[in-house]
Amino acid sequence: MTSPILLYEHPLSPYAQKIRILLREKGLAFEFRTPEAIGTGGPNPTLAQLNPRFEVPALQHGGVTLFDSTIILEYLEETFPEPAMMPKAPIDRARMRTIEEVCDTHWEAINWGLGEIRFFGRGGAELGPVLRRAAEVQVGHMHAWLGRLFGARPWLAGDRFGWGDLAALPYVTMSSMFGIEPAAGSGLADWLARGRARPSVAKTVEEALATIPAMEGVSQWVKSGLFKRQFRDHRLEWMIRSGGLQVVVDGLKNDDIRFTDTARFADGA
Ligand SMILES: N[C@@H](CCC(=O)N[C@@H](CS)C(=O)NCC(=O)O)C(=O)O
Repeated sequence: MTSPILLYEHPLSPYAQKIRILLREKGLAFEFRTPEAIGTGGPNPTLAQLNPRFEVPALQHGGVTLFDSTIILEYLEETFPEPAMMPKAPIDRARMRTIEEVCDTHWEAINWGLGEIRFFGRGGAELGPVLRRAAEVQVGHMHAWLGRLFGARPWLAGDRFGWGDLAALPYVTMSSMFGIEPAAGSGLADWLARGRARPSVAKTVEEALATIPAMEGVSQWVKSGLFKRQFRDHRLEWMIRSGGLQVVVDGLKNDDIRFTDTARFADGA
């Protein structure tokens, strides 16, 4: 009997969505849980046991706990090799890794910024629209980049749906959730429609969309000091380069943003 697979996550997290899609493509049964108070930056006994970065996703399987979506995907691919999500040819693997790297860093930061504006009210009435406009332009850049990667093949890094596709779909669909779509009739729009038609992706997107109504009230929690948002690496860079330095300054002053705390690695999480 195989050990149960337990995924700690949040349905809106694109990192967690990559894993959900892979698990579903492989037909693996799994349970998922959202740790209490995820994203608040406050004391969190569950996350303290799972990940010193206090982030989801984290995976428990066979007595081990892992964090970081790419590491988890690699572990699952190696543990459950069939059907393979990783393409065979070295050049396709390199392409797949490039797609994942760029989407996890630059594209994710733009979507995160859109969430800070829409759900957390960052920037207010004046700076908020400026940041939103910057994000729209930048998503256009990402659409252009991803669209150029299609050759004669229907999927991003191989003849079959695979890792390259599951690494990009969460980001493209998240931008769509914020109303920024690939150009109608483009190869990218066609790929997105075909990707979203797959049961693994359709279910994952449906679960993400179901959490949106609950997100609409969270800006109040930031104002009341309940939430300390994580402004890490590429996200922090996004906010500054898009014109939101004042958001960072205000966040530090109001103590409602946070960075990675290396003390948590020492604590032995
Ligand atoms: N590099 C990590 C990034 C994970 C990450 O940033 N997760 C976010 C959710 S999308 C998180 O849990 N943030 C904690 C917070 O917002 O407090 C991965 O690939 O898994």
